[in-house]
Amino acid sequence: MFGLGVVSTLLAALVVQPVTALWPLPTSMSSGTEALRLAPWFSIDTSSIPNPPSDLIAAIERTKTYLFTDQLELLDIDRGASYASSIYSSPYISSLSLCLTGSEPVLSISTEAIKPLESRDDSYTLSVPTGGAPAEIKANTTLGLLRGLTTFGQMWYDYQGQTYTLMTPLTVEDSPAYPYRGFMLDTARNFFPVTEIYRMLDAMSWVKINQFHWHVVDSQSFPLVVPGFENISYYGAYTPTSVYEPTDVANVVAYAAARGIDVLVEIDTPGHTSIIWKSYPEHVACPEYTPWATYANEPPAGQLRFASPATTNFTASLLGAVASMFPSTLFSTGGDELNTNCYTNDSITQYYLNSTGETLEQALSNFTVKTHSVLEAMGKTPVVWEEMVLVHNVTLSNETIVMVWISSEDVAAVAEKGFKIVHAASNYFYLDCGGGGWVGDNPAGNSWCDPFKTWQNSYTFDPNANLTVEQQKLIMGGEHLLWTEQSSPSNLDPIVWPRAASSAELFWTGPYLTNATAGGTAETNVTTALPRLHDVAYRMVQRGIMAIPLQPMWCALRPY
Ligand code: CP6
Repeated sequence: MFGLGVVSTLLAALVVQPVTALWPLPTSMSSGTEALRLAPWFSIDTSSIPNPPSDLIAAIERTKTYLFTDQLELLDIDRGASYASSIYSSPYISSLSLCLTGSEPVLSISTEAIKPLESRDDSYTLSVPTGGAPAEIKANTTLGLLRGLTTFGQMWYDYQGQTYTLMTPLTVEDSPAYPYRGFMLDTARNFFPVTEIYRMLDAMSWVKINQFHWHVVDSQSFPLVVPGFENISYYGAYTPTSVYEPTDVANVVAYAAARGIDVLVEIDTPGHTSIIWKSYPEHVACPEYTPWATYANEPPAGQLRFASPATTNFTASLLGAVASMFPSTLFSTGGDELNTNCYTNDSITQYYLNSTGETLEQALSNFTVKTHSVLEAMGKTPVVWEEMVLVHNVTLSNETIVMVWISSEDVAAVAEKGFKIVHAASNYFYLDCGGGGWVGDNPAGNSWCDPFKTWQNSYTFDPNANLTVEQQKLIMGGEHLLWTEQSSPSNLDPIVWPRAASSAELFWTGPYLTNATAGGTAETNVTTALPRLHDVAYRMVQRGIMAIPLQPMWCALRPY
């Protein structure tokens, strides 16, 4: 075994190895270097599937469009790479067949995508033989077929009018290492029209991200129009048109689901809620108090008066109304950065605490139990930020998913309590400010922060660090996050892409350490990932996403 390894390492250095830009790398695959041309009459065959769902047909149409419109070249070809001429004489491939292997009735991609987190089946196999025989994708579900189509769409390059691959014979057997592969967007600090969200969802689906965490409202604005609570957005949106109407939400949910993405909405409570004061002043303590820094982590101050039964009932019905707008089984109630100073001089809070004899922490726990019970009665699994467990120790159901953001070092303490976990550590996954990025203090005493962490930083994150083998099972996956204090549609694409693709591969293919020790064929490390990620960015630009380059084009010449 050792000897073979040495031989193949030497061979790898001598043999021309065209770069293959699959992303995320399949968990298991073998590929050759034979060329194949995509026939201009290429078609995708669904004849074995009775009544293929319309979202599968649409996914096929998108795949075909990209196959013929991506103008992505392996740049070394023009510099005389030895296989360039073989492309012209290579056989045409004229079809790809899709085959469902599951025994259940055929469900749409949209139905499969929004199933409970651990019941989704993304697995598929893909084979592309040499010589032009039909390629085939097999999967148990239409969701798996979508993942296979996405992989197939990444095999192709363009050379002087020919669409070709250099990867055959290719066999892929693929399924994700983690069920939760997310991206979070904050639409409250700055507003993002739904067209921006659609574009993000497209790019997310290309790297098999399956969870859109929509941090839709916060202290500064409330763009979500909630039936029965229209006054909150009427008084709380930045402008009358900077809103998400229920029809917009339904469209986003449908657009996402058709691309294999579930929408996890977050209504952050009881902190980060100042804006509700404008419509429901009776439910908000310390509204716009100064200096804000005494009462909140960001201006304006103001938090829900959770010790008040009326406020608890109001919040429970608000969350219930929002929950019925989103079909996902996940729902986030937030719970981060609560500032207890806000309640010290709040006479209404103090009145209720005195009359019940409860502490503020007990009142918070009661509030959480009551608001979560409304969601649980609707079949939803609550999601919270880590403070609810590590700072406030509120009563939560065992099923609750905890997002760890302050530091990845907090994961072990959450696992100790037995909760499921989503990695969202600021020191790895925040796309702008966040842990590890602070570079000093400004004259006002506030930290300035470095808005940029590299893709390598998140790519080399170890999801299992400091966890026992048993605790590792609690890890559901992770996500990149964009808070938008300093972002808007004008910089959305470049601040997100291609960096958010790094966690997409980490949580699909699995961490390097796991792959290495499990003896898998997927080798993920920053050196081999760079040229592939470069091509992800390059392909995204081809498809209308303003992704940033990772290196000079010169590096992509890859001389042999
Ligand atoms: N807003 C909300 C934020 C942040 C969080 N929650 C945040 C905190 C620290 C940094 C970046 C973002 N802006 N609602 C924390 C989960 Cl460095």
